Amino acid sequence: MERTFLMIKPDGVQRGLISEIIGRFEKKGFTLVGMKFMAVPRELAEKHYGVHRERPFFAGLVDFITSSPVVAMVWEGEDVIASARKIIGATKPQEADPGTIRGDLGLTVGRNIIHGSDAPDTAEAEIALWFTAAELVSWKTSATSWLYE
Ligand code: IDP
Ligand code: MG
Repeated sequence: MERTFLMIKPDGVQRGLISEIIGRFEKKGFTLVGMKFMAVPRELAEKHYGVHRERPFFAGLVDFITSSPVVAMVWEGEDVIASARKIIGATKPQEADPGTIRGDLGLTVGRNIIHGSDAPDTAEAEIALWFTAAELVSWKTSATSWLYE
């Protein structure tokens, strides 16, 4: 079973989209194993987006992520990393397919609602950056045999 890190960004929270977004992953069949509603310290935002440090949008991105609370989550399931990226849609909402979170709910790249880890190594690093082991709950949904062969 894979785990991935997802974060509803400040725009998703401010626009009242928390339940809409969580519902999509819940209905798909993925399992929530960690969640916290939090203000993001600047240092954490800078580390999380460290790969983009040299990009022109970096400062604005860190300002945005620290401007208002987020919902940080860890979700579990088969192929959840790639599958969640598909559910989220392309980085630019203008290019995201209808049916995806960004395609249905967003307009611009600077306000694209949600973050999702893009590969197994980044998922592992981001989960460790945002959560302690004690904040993650290993459990099995009773629907398991109705979700997996
Ligand atoms: P991703 O979130 O789909 O993985 P990345 O290319 O990793 O996209 O970029 C990380 C985040 O940086 C994006 O989700 C978006 O919030 C922000 N970002 C990326 N490109 C731009 C841009 O050109 N202008 C403003 N913000 C951007
Ligand atoms: Mg990315």
